[in-house]
Amino acid sequence: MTELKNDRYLRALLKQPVDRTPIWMMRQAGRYLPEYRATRAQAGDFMSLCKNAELACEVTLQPLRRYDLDAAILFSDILTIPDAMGLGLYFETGEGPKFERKADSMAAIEKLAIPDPEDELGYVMNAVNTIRRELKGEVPLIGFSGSPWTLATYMVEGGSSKTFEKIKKMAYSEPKALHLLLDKLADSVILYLNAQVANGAQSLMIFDSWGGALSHNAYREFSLPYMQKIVDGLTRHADGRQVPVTLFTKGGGLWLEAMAETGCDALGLDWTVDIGDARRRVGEKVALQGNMDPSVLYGTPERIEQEVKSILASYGNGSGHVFNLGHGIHQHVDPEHAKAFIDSVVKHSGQYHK
Ligand code: 1CP
Repeated sequence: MTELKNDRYLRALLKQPVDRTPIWMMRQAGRYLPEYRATRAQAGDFMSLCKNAELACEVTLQPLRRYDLDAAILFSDILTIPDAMGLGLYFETGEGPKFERKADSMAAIEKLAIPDPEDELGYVMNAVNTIRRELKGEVPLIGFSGSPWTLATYMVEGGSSKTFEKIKKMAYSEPKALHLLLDKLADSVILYLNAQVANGAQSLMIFDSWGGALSHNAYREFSLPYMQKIVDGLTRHADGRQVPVTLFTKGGGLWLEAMAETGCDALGLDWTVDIGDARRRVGEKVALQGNMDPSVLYGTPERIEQEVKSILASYGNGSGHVFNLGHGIHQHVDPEHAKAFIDSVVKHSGQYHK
């Protein structure tokens, strides 16, 4: 295996000393970049781009050519698992993801099989292998999946939702069916993430993008235990290094202590919490990733720099912070503003690591 040239991201997740705060951006490969739009047009639709290892690798590397980023993230999607379970994922222009079939009854859920990551999801493993080879040890590769709860929202609703009406109805009227679905998803995610590690992923992130839609009690019944099951089932070492695991519940700011108890290495923070408060609350247990509001990137480079300085100061001295946005970068952000953001972190973070 090639020696990793820049391991600041992995070191920060494990709270080991670093020379400056590492940075990457959620959705760093995406529609705000003209070169992404060109490659996407070449591939045709979004899933064809995910299924073509060379093109998926190309879009993964595009942001790294422009910016001083400390990690690459596999170009794929969280919805590959429900697709591989047979639900038939498709994207309607401008409308987001949709499924041909739903998992909205006990009968439908009982029929779902756990996908073999090297077979139905073999295209993702090809992409992981190709990207890892082409990265040539420059920066680590992040593998990822959705959390069982977040994946289930798409599977029960049949696509994106704002109200989560169908899945909440299932949670309170047919909880056994929902628990069976979540359990099958946790098993699927464990196999899938371990296969990503076997194929070259050096760190793992679990996106619980819709955990924040749950009540305090429902989060502890329907989301957290299944992330706990995943954390317990993951391969934590590869290539002689630890494989750090980051949990991100968007809207989960009130539940950080409980999340830190799972044994994960880091928590992703959205922009609703103060990162310094979060650090005091979780103590030495976990590292923190985040947490600038992606909308700040609509501001001037000066405004962006000011926000970066404030987040760095709030976290304070020492390792354990991975700079990121609190959610994915917006489609209409000027790529030059993303550059101003990343450059500000590079410029101002060294002083916190003396
Ligand atoms: O038109 C296009 O080109 C498709 C837009 C797009 C992109 C660029 C989708 C469809 N997925 C992706 C890539 C993607 N998705 C990555 C790639 C790596 C990177 O970060 O650069 C990752 C990590 C994801 C993960 C993902 N997909 C999440 C979790 C993170 C988050 O943003 O909360 C979720 C919820 C999805 C579902 C999904 N896939 C695509 C869209 C537009 C959505 C969101 C739909 C919704 O709001 O419900």
